[in-house]
Amino acid sequence: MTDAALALDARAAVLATIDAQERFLLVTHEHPDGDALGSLIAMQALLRALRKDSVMVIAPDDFPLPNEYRFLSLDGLVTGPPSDLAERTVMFLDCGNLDRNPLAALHDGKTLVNIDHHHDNTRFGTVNYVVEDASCTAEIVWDLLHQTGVELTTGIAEALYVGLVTDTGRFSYENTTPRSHLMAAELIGAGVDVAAIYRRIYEEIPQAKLALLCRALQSLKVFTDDGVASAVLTISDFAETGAEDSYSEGVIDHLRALTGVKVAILIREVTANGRGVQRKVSLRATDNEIDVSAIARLYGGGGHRRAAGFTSELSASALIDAIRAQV
Ligand SMILES: [Mn+2]
Repeated sequence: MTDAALALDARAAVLATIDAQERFLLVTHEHPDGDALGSLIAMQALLRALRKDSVMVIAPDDFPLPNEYRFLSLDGLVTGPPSDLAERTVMFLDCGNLDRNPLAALHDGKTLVNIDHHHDNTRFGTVNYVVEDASCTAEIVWDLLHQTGVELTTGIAEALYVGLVTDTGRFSYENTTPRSHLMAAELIGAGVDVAAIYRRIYEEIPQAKLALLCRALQSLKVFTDDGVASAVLTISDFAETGAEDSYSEGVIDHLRALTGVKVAILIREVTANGRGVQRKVSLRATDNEIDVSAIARLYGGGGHRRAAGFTSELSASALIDAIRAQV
């Protein structure tokens, strides 16, 4: 079968599962981003419009959600597996592999529906609907909405738009296609207030976030020979500026934007419960020459060709050296 035929087959399997099952549990990856949350909310609305029983679950460690997404309404959200888990079909949205979801109780013995657009998705589901050329998982949910005939309300359109605008880097990344713009047109037609959502996601910046960016830029190193730029944020950078973890979102874009940079690295120190200091490493590539998800996978992480990440106990300087060697 061709890829297109396989994809249609997988879509039919998802639609058949939605049709056949009554109770669903919707989950996404840890540290949910705009696409993760937008896809969850839109799928929740889709299932409820079909009179299905659906709950969304996000692990307690993922709260508070990043400031820019707190305006989203998470109706029907729980923070742990519900007591009737065994009777629910678990639907993963925007989650490339099971390790990226912190709720291990959800991983075994149930029907797992895996809906995603990460090219390195491990196809861990009972049903796997992975559309690698979709700009975002929200785009796949948008298509399922059409297939099921569920009405595109303004609320659903807003959730889908948040996924679309964030995963395409405001329609600037290579994954932006005519289809992404057609989707945007339909969502705006359904009542999305583009300026209001822009302001909510990208502006209304807490002062501590700007202070954290300032710290990151002070640590900037540019390795001109390899086309690598790096920045490091320590635990004290977060503490002294009063920044939340999520305030480092967007910092790496400043490194990626530098002239001559092929790979940008942002290293953030975090303290994981009882495990000492760990470092979260984010990688961005500026063109398709270097696949940063391949580097991330060497360290147990993953992602997209141009945006990936992993967690490590190595020192910041050892990490930077190792990544430069890979580049
Ligand atoms: Mn995504």
